Amino acid sequence: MRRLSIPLLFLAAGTAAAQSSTIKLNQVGFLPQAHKLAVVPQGASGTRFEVVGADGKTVFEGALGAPGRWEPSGETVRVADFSALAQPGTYRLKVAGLALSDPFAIKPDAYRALGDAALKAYYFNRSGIGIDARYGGAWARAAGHPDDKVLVHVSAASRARPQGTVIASPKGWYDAGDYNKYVVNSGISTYTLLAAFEHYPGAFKHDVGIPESGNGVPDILDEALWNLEWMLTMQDPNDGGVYHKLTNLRFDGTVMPHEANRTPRYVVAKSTAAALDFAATMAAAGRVLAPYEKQWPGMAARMLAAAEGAWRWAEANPKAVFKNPADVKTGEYGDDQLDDEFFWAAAELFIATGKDAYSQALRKYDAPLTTPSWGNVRALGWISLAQARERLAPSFDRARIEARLDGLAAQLAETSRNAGYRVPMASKDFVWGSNAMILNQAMMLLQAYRLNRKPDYLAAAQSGLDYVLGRNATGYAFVTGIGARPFLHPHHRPSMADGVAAPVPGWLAGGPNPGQQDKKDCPAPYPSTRPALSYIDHDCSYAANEVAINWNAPLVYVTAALSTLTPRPMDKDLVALDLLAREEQQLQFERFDQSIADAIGAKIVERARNKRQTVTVQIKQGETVLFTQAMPGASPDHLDWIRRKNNLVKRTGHSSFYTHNEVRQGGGDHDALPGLDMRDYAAHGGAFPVVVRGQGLVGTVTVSGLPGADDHALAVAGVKDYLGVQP
Ligand code: G3I
Ligand code: 9MR
Repeated sequence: MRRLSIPLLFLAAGTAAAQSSTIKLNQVGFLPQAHKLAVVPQGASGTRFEVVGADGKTVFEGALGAPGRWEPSGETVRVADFSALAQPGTYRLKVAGLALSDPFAIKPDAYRALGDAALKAYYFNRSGIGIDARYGGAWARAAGHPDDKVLVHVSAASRARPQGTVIASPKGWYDAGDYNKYVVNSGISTYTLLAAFEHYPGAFKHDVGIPESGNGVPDILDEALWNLEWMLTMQDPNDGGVYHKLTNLRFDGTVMPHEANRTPRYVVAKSTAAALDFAATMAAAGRVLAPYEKQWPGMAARMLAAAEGAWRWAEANPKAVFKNPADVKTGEYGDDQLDDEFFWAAAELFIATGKDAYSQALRKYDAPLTTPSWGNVRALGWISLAQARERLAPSFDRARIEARLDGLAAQLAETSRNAGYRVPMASKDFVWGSNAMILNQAMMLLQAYRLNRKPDYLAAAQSGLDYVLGRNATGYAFVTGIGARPFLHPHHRPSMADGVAAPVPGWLAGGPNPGQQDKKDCPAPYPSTRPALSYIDHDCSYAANEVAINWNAPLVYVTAALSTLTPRPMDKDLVALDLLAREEQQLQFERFDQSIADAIGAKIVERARNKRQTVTVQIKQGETVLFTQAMPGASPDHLDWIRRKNNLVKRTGHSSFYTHNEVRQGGGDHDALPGLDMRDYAAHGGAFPVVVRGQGLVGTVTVSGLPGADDHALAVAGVKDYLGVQP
């Protein structure tokens, strides 16, 4: 025994040494203007680093930072900062005394493949449907767990639905590496995807290849709906209560979904947490899906009604804490702290209805923020309140939104600044699912960044993504199929049982977890008990190497956010703001009336006709339309564009093209202005303010029908014609 342990010891030490002597960096890469760091271990000779291109030539050089300790891994490391390198390309980091780093890219769409894969992972985990080879490639599989006949468990029995009642509860996503479906965890997962879309719709304009692609709805919403439809079936229509989970009595074996034992599946006990997470998610979904009434008639209203029903049940049953009944051995998602669930549900319902009862509940359950997780959802309420802040009922104290979000972000940014690895994770954060913890931290940093644009917050959020893509103590990229050294063996039944060597792509590993709750089930030892090194890439490991829907969701969110919010070099279709401001100064009027509007309108129409352009023109003074003309062939939705562009001018005093440029130059998404309902506003060029000197904004000249920059140019040309200003 003793002799045998010697080589084993060497082996373990060897692995640790190999990890600790590699340069750690984001193996996918960076957007050109992003903050870019790498972590350099001890063993480097000298204090400088180089970045080399594919041809081996040095393109950038710099000094390593001072040595810094990182408590979670016990290492002392130096940081290489190459943020100033913005030239697109593929590079490696070079430090004397160490092996070259893994390659990484700098490019404008650096995260597109990652974001698509992270979203598509949900499709791969759909229950009750086969995965088609057209979308699933090598990971095509037969359908499993139709859940069209599910039994009401004794713990969930009621007079209307006694034990053994058969209900249908199809669709939804498998929770994780197992095949059960849990409402609590579905709530935060689905909400986070909906928030990613609500905040950054521009990141979801292209299809990722799921059966619904091309149906006129962004794929992320189709995917979310797959789970929302299941969640709706988990509500008992008789009383509004929501079953905690749909599950086998024990976990399925390591088999494909269609091979799982045909033992009955049950809906188990209604719980307060399930009702409130359901209420919050449905209220948010009703809001986000409302513009898709044509595709999903009645759905948004149905969701809001379901949400209010669940809230009423929770108010009547505020202490129904879930515990697994004795005969049920699957995931528990048990939580006895329910104030945060009340807060989140109240926030979403307040946004949806403005009702005073919800506003009171918000006050009652308010408390300082922490990073969200399945059992701690308070922050999700603040995320929604921040997004909706411009249209909240006046009873709500809006100043608190930034104060609360900034409070958490400031702490996280400070931890990040002082950490050897420059990440917001501290030792205490290495819980089961630690990789999601850091991505949720990044998501919270981004909430504050959206409100106050503190550059530190964006940098720390970038570090969160860098961490899961390789800048961590293990050196793994923690997303299947991504990066130079991805982990390979998730605790994920389809990946373990499908006979395909590569795991199902796009999944985030739970990550290092010193709890090591699976030690007894694992033949391979953990290499270390240090929080950040407590990880094995083995499929035995459900405590460090499982995948889960709530862990992938912040990956989708952060990828979309960084792709949108990272500043961009000025695009060629953008115009400097001072030029546009000068134009607005110059093109002001001494007076404004019907005859002036007629003259400008006629000029614009004449110019369009000469260029064979088809546009609609409208000129307003206050709410009065002085001139309107739709040229033959103009589309009826031009008028709606005009209405939305006009609303923006009324709100900002600037041309809609000015705001378009302002948002995009700040790295924002012009189709998702925080706080504004984009059904009523459009930040596209075409509406120009009519300002009378000494009086201010009195009206608008608006064109629709061409690309925004051209609509703007045409409106401006018409005004210049009238004022006699040289074009
Ligand atoms: O609440 C305590 C906290 O007070 C304490 O400070 C902390 C210290 O580690 O532990 C906290 O409890 C942890 C709990 O999660 C809440 O975070 C437990 O230790 C930890 O064992 C527990 O882990 C959960 C795990 O299920 C086991 O129940 C994970 O969060 C949860 O993500 C995971 O979820 C499973 C499902 O049950 C089944 N499907 C797969 C899924 C992912 O593994
Ligand atoms: O596979 C299960 C995983 O999805 C859960 O997260 C985990 C914790 O509840 O449990 C796993 O199942 C294990 C069970 O708990 C103990 N025996 C071994 C099972 C894994 O093969």
